[in-house]
Amino acid sequence: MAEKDAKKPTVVIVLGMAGSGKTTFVQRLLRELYEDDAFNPYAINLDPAVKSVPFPCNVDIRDTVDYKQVMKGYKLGPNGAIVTSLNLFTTKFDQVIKLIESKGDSVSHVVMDTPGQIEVFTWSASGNIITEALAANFPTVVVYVMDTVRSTNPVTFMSNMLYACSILYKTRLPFIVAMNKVDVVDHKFAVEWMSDFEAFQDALKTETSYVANLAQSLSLALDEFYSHLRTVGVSAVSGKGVDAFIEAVKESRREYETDYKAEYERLKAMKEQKAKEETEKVSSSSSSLVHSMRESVYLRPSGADDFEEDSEEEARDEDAEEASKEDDGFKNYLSQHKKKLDSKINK
Ligand SMILES: Nc1nc2c(ncn2[C@@H]2O[C@H](COP(=O)(O)OP(=O)(O)O)[C@@H](O)[C@H]2O)c(=O)[nH]1
Ligand SMILES: [Mg+2]
Repeated sequence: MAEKDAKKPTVVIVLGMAGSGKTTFVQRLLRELYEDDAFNPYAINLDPAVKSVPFPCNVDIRDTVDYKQVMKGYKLGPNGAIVTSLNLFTTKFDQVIKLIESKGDSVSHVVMDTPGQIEVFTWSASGNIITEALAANFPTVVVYVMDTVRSTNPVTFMSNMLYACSILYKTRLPFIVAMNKVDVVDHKFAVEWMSDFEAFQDALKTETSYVANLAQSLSLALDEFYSHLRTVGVSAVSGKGVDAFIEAVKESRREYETDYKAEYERLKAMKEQKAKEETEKVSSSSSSLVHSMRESVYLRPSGADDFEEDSEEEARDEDAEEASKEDDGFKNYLSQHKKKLDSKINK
């Protein structure tokens, strides 16, 4: 591996069904990374409709595109406005790449939260452009957050795995399934269903024969997919399994270097040209609603009770106050956070 590449941050794209716990997981992962001196994460929020982002965020789509204005301006409903906001943001994504590059080797991970509804990112041109732009420039890993509690039914589990599989084939990137909410239900059953066909067959006994037969056939078809999958049981709420997850990210990064990088470099030139054309198409019709890119100011240097939500009023006050000093603010935040941790450890 070239030395230059060894210093690049690992990009972690977090996907998953609405309510699977993406945002909570990103919050937890960032917290664990901040707490380890070896790491320095960089956070991106791509959800334009979220009311407040519960983690210190370096780039926030909401600073660039006002989702409510997009709704009004284009006379769209909530879902259309989310898709359009993401499209508008994508027209500026080259600037996000430059911001990350400008951090040099000071950043270890770039963690990206995506819109609540999974298809906004996975089945849109902008989701493709963003994923490809990241993967062409940095070692990139896709994380599929699965709601383990909602997957205890074998048929629901199978639907979830089919979706994960479709994303794997679409992105062609190293892939981790984070089986979330293990504080409520242990993910052992899911691991068993993936490795032991008969156990899955047993679980299907209560289904009608048609559904059971279909699920069994699909399970056999997915065998190859399962065998290449990294799965980690995690709890975004309790933090359980997050260390193992960070280790899985490390392995996935190695996999990117050995198996994926060459392919992405070959495609890079082609993709850049395509992205440029798409971007020009969109930006010619939308410029008035897209503000210029800046790093986020939703940072709280005063050490508050980390990662929890501010009241809207507080957030607005801080917004005004912090607007011009992102870097200082961020450094302060980190040093305060570290001080607190140190004092906790010394106690
Ligand atoms: N028990 C439990 N609840 C969780 C966990 N992760 C997320 N949740 C809850 O699941 C709901 C959806 O989480 P959120 O992060 O907003 O999901 P998103 O739509 O995928 O971003 C919230 O009520 C969270 O508190 C977890 O590990 N355990
Ligand atoms: Mg979310």
